[in-house]
Amino acid sequence: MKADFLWGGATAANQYEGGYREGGRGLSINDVERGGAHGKIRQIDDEVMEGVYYPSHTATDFYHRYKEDIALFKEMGFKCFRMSISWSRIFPHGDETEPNEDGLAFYDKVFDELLANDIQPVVTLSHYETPLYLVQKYGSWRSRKLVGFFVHYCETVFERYKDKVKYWMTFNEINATMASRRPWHQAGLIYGPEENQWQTAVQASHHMFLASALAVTAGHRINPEFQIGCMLLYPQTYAATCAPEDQIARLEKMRFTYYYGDVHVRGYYTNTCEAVWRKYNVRPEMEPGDEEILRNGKVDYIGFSYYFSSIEGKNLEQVEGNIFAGGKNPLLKSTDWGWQIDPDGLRMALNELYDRYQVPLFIVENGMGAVDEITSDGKIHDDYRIDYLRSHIQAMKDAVELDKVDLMGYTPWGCIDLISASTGEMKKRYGFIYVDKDDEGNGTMDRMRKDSFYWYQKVIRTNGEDLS
Ligand code: BGP
Repeated sequence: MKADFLWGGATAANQYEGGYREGGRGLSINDVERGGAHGKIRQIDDEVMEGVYYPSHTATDFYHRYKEDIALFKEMGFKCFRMSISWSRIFPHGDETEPNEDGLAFYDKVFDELLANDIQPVVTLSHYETPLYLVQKYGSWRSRKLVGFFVHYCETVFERYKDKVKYWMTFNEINATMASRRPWHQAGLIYGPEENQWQTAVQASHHMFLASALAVTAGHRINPEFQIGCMLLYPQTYAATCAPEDQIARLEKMRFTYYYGDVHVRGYYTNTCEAVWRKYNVRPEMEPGDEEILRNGKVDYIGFSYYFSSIEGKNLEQVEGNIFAGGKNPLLKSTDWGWQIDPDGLRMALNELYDRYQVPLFIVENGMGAVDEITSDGKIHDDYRIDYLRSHIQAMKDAVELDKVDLMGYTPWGCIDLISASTGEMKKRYGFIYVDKDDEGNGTMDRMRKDSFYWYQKVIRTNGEDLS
């Protein structure tokens, strides 16, 4: 791998930070999502209810333990650390003019600590973190007003951190807005019974595209050195059989992802987007000047998440996945949560994205949710996690070294245990670092190194040469 390859790990404020009412922070959409149960999507309340446990309120307490955690990341050898800013920590309602100074000061301390440890922050501006007030007052991204609020938030943090943060991403897994099981996370949307979901999804997406493009333009003005990416979930999909219609089914499913890549990277709605509009008989409402905004705000790179693959065709048994589920592939093994393990799918993803877009890529999420047990020797022997990561890093190396894909870095998801986005569980762990907390919120929050911690340390030290 190239000498400046960004090895690191990934988190997000909504699942990691906690401190949900501290330092003047306002409520965010995840603060009303209950803790979940195995395999169940989380219930969403209208407001915070008395006596109910909401995992994001304390999460795994980065808010108070950032120094300790950053020291552990440093010990592993991280070159970068992906995190997100909680929008409602900076603008508690989302529509204020003046930012919350306490919130800004918190991220100053975090970035200073990272830089003092030679770790580059990689910052997502919106990772499932729309302020709740914007949903209640404006209907979330249905409203064009959110474009202005988001851009104001971005300009505020760009100005403040312009000498501390170089790598940014606008919306996490933006393609989760359309045809996904969780438009709430991405866009703060719950569809009404009479609502045309497709029309709402394309309109909300249009507003987010404008917001992203204007943020990119502002960021480049504030610091031309900024690298600002989009972030896509890559739901790798194969045709179930060699029947041509299964191949078409695959094409149609992948269009929901390319729809977002195309506008972000090419700066306009392509034939792929038109095909989606035609199929669902919808179209975003645009204002004069919108096309120019999109053209001027193309992203510098594509960040993406990759976890699993599935198949498309007729009459298939369905399996789980985070945002998009899919058909069961009889040739693949699955995690305990039913996500099918497929490292070759990652090599394919890297090639498909690079062939199509020819911009640098960044794997900003990858990993395996698993139950970890502390054995009688007081350790966590997570060989399953090491096996998963080893095979995916090998696939990534093949894409870079053999297929010549331009890749900036690799940040496995949940490098320290945190709350699961889909199920709200704590038991579903991804980390190299264990956090003592359970599904009811009990535990000391103490940190502990798993076997994978030492393994990943060696991977980074040898720049990916030694995966043994
Ligand atoms: C992605 C999200 C992350 C993360 C990950 C794992 O969709 O960007 O926030 O949570 O999936 O999913 P889960 O936490 O549901 O296991």
